[in-house]
Amino acid sequence: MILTSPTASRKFIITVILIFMTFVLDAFKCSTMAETARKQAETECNIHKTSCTQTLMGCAVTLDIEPKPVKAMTDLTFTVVLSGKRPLTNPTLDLEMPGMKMGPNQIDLKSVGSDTYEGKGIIVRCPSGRRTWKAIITIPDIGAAEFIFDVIY
Ligand SMILES: [Cu+2]
Repeated sequence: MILTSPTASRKFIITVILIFMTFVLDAFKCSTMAETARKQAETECNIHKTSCTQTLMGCAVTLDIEPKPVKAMTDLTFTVVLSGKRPLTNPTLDLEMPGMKMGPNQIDLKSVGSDTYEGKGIIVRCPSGRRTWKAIITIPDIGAAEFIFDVIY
């Protein structure tokens, strides 16, 4: 039978429990946000009515565009809220039309709170008459979330 110091083994067990709890709490935080994002996706998030959330590497990226409904050729405010991992530099927001080259359309995002970024811009009217746009939010060192919606003419 091997005898180890009871104090040392107790310290070891407490350390293991603390590390384990840290992981469990982190996983719980992210799974709650993932659940919120999933519910929104199920109901097909409508940017003309609410903000929209997507998960990226387990944490949430929320986009809101105002005023609503979101119209082309109108001054718009884009708000991005991040939960969980925080990037070292501001996220960027690019507007594209799926399958069409519309030229660069980047919204300059500025930090307006610990997790919130805001920028202003317009969505141009496409000469083809198409209305589908994709907002790509790139979070440095984390990834990019894409939000697709139809703008109103
Ligand atoms: Cu176009």
